Amino acid sequence: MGEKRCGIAAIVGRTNTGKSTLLNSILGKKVAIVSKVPQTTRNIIRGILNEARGQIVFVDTPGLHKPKHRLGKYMNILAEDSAKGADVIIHLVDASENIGEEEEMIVSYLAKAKAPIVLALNKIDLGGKFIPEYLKLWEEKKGKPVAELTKELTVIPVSALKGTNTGMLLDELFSLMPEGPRLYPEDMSSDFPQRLAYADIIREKLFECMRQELPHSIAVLVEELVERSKALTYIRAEIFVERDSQKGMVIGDKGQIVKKVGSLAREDLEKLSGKKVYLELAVKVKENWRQDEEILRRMGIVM
Ligand SMILES: Nc1nc2c(ncn2[C@@H]2O[C@H](COP(=O)(O)OP(=O)(O)OP(=O)(O)O)[C@@H](O)[C@H]2O)c(=O)[nH]1
Ligand SMILES: [Mg+2]
Repeated sequence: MGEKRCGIAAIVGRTNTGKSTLLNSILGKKVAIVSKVPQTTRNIIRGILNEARGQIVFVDTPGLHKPKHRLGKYMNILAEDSAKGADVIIHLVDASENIGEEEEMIVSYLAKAKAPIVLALNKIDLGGKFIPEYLKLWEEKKGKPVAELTKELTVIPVSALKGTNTGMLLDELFSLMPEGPRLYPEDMSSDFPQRLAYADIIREKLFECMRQELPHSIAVLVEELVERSKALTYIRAEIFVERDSQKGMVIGDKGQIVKKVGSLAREDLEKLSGKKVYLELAVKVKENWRQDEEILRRMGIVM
């Protein structure tokens, strides 16, 4: 038997294109949170796929966007850096939405990368109306037709949500990976720290239960994580908002929103940890947390 193929595939793209959905779909388990709100992913999340033919370390990244604050700036840096360290870059686009200024910026950046690019045209279950625009953009930036870019660019239409063509995508990725030893132990499927993963689950439920614009003003930190017994984990988390008025919105009338968030989160946390979870949530106002290096560090965004 030949050597195994092992390497890193960074999933890069505009916000909301389905990067985290693709990661979860390929791994067959939920490693990264997903929502319809842009800028859901704030950290670099590695998900590790182990197969007989080798290992691919998928790096899910925050969606590239025009940053408005320090958090956003760091999120972009994380995404760009992970593209630099990858053996293959998956440029994941939403083919049901037109290209825009951000996509221009991303393709300009990626066109200079040394690693081969797989342009994955996602959400084809919605029709793929804008596929030609994405191909045209890449051709413009590379100065060649796609058909002549075979070594540098492969194009695959996919649906991360339905799992369409993800097998074909995997075959392509394995074929592009270098031969060599595994980068992570075979039994490992993610290296995202437990506290951050737990905090993200709570954040996902806030996204689900809150109005569209508020989630960007929210941070969640797991302050305490105690294995009370073999069967019970105690988790205390704080939800930070930026203003007093937002605190009321998160708590809701008679505490109904935070209660709902708590019970949805507990369900997922119990599935993830395989234990009963006792979850305590507190909502606090912390003005300008998005500019606060200490909080960004505790969120795992600044090293
Ligand atoms: N119809 C359809 N929807 C999809 C597909 N993939 C993802 N979505 C939806 O697109 C939305 C965004 O998905 P995410 O996986 O959170 O996107 P993301 O690129 O990780 O977003 P950020 O982390 O904010 O950059 C969610 O509502 C997903 O359910 C797909 O193949 N088809
Ligand atoms: Mg994401």
